[in-house]
Amino acid sequence: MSTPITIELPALPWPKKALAPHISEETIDYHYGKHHQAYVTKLNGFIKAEPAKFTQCKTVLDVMMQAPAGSAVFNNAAQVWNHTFYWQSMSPNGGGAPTGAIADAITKSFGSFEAFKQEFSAAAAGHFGSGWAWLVKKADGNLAVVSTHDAGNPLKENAGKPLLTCDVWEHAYYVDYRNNRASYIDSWWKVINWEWANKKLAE
Ligand code: MN3
Repeated sequence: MSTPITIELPALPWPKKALAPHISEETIDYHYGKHHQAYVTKLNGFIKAEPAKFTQCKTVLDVMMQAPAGSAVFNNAAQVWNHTFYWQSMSPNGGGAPTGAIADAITKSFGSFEAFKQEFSAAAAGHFGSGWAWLVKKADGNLAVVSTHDAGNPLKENAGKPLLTCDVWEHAYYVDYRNNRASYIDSWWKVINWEWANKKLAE
């Protein structure tokens, strides 16, 4: 029997203090070092416990797509994938208005960057409970704002191809902003990684 995969915690794309003051080193320390790591550890536990179930899986994405939505395996696999995508959605060189192809696509789909920003912020701020706000590219080529609950992921829900995400679980902002999710979302816009969105859009 082939050995099942071991999921690794991917390295952060920048130093832990790089997003400060918008997102502190302490937040990243906990969010990446404790939360993201815990999802990886738990998922590896599930894979080790029932290796035969995972012989077809080569990546964490494979595990996420294979596991039944809402199952413990799905929740941990999706949280591993979602967090990896979230770190890439932010950059110390980010913020400001979009440039390149993503700027044109946003204008085409939402009318203007400001209209997109309002819709995305409203989805992120208004999301009830834990979850994620996403910018996705739909099958018809248009961009859309999607929110998912808990560990939900647009690929799993057939809601489009992720381009950017904002984590709206409390653990993403409580250290820096306590219960003020809106302030955290304002800060997320200051580090939004347009280069990543352009890369994903081109793929
Ligand atoms: Mn999180």
